[in-house]
Formats: sequence, C-alpha cells, structure tokens
Amino acid sequence: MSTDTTRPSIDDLQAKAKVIRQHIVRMTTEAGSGHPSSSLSATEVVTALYFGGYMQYDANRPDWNARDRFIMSKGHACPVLYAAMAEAGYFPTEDLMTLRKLGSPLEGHPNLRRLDGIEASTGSLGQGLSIGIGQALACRIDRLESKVFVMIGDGEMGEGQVWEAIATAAKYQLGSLTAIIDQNGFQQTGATGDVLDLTPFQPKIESFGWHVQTINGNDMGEVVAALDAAAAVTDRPTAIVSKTQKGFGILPVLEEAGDLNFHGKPLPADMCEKALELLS
Ligand SMILES: Cc1ncc(C[n+]2csc(CCOP(=O)(O)OP(=O)(O)O)c2C)c(N)n1
Ligand SMILES: [Mg+2]
Repeated sequence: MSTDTTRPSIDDLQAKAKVIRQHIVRMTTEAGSGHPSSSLSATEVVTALYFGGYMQYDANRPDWNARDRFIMSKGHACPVLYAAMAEAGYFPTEDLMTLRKLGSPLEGHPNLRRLDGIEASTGSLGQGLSIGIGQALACRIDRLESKVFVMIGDGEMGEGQVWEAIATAAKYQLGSLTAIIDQNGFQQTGATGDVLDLTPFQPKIESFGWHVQTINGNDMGEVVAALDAAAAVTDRPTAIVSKTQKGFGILPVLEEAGDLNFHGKPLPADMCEKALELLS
C-alpha cells in the first residue's frame, strides 16, 4: 500500500496510531536511547499520511518515480517514521527492535543511504523544507503529480533556513508542497516559547502567501480534515500548524516522572511497562 485512495475510518486510523505508539515506546526502550516523546506528538499526522490514503507509495518499489514523498525534517523523531514504514511493509516490524544498534539501517536519524523509503537524511534541524522544495520542483520538471509532505518541529522553526524555504516555496507557487509544523510546545532545553517564541505561526506563514490551517494534531478527525483541505489547494504551498502534546498517548506516565518534555530519553523498563498498559 498505498497506491489506492481508499479512505479508512477514523477508528481504523486511531487503532493504527495506537500500534505505532506501542512500537515507538518498545523500540526506544530496547535501544536505550532515542526520542519517544518527539515521536508520540507526531503520531496522528504520520499515521494519517501513510494509512489515510493521502500518500501514494509502494513499499515494494520505494523508488517508484511517481510516489508521494514524506520528509521527517525533525529527524530525531524517526521512531514514528520507522514504525509507520514497518507497518506499511517496507521492512518487517521485528526490525524495529534494531533501532540505533550497530549495523542497523534504522539509525538514530533517518539515512537515505541506509534505508529504502527514506526520502531525505535529516537530523541537522532546519533543512527538510528546503529539500522538499527541491523535490517538488524536480517533480514539476518531470511532470509528475507527486505531493511532498515535510514535518518540522516547533523548536526547529527557529532555524532561519526554514523561513528562507517558506519564502522560496511561495515564490514557486508549490501547490504540491505541504509543511506540517508539530507544535508540541517543547524543544530540547525547555518550552519552545522560552527559547525563541515565534508563535503564532499561522499569520506569519500566511504573510508569505501560503495557505495555512491550525488544528489539534492529536485529534485524528482534525488531522484528516486538514489533509483533505490541504489537498484541495493546488495553487500555492500549504501548511498545517499541528498543535500537539509531546508524549501524547502516555502523558500520565510522563506526568508521574515530573517531565512533560522528556526530550531524547527512552522510557526505563518500569515506565515502558506502564506506557504499554496505557496503549493496550
Ligand atoms: C541544527 C541543529 N541544532 C541542534 C540540534 C539538537 N537538537 C536535537 S532535537 C532538538 C530540539 C528540537 O525541538 P523541536 O523541533 O521542537 O522538536 P521536538 O523534539 O519537540 O519534536 C535540538 C535542538 C540539531 N539536531 N540540529
Ligand atoms: Mg517541539
């Protein structure tokens, strides 16, 4: 899947998101490192993209020219991408447990030279939207109707290159490009608003000529509606400001640990067990 445009129900997508969350928690605990909370905030969007009929791809032919592209610009959140790719059939789900292990293609940040289906090597924040623009322009030249989706972190929005890319995408009227900003309120060292407050994102991005929506990105119904609305815009780039919670799905466990950011930390075994109970 998915080269058809069948739309599963919201319930089906929520069930898939739950499975993906279980993978995220398990694989990072097994690795003893990684970014579960950054992955959990983005789970509804990534699930809807891969399983909601919004992206055309063929897991058996990752280099199919006419595929749609997804770039995880906040590359440290790759556990959610790997989990979605495994569920989509790019590789066996058992391989998820090799995350960050020596020799595994599931590196701590996505590496397109190591894993088929990864569209951009990311991890150095700020670059994914620029790469997406290049891909969207290349598809335009090749007369492909491929769509390009890029997920960016709210802390990552502090990188100047992102704003250069926002201006550039508008210049080229890239209707095939959709940016999703995972506004989970935190970045590495604390609240994003304390580090560099660039909110509200919507009017700023709109002022460059983009179509922008702001939604609750942990509400599958809102995510699906926003992706539908974005698909209808073809004359300019679109952004979805996705307001989320870092660690969504296991928040009580993070609350108990007294750390709602929980950045770059795997759950220790006891917390992992509690989290999996919540996700069962
Ligand atoms: C250019 C660059 N600077 C610093 C880092 C270190 N770093 C890794 S994750 C992170 C925070 C990112 O926050 P955000 O974009 O909000 O993502 P979240 O984890 O909240 O989803 C930082 C600063 C990096 N990966 N790249
Ligand atoms: Mg963030």
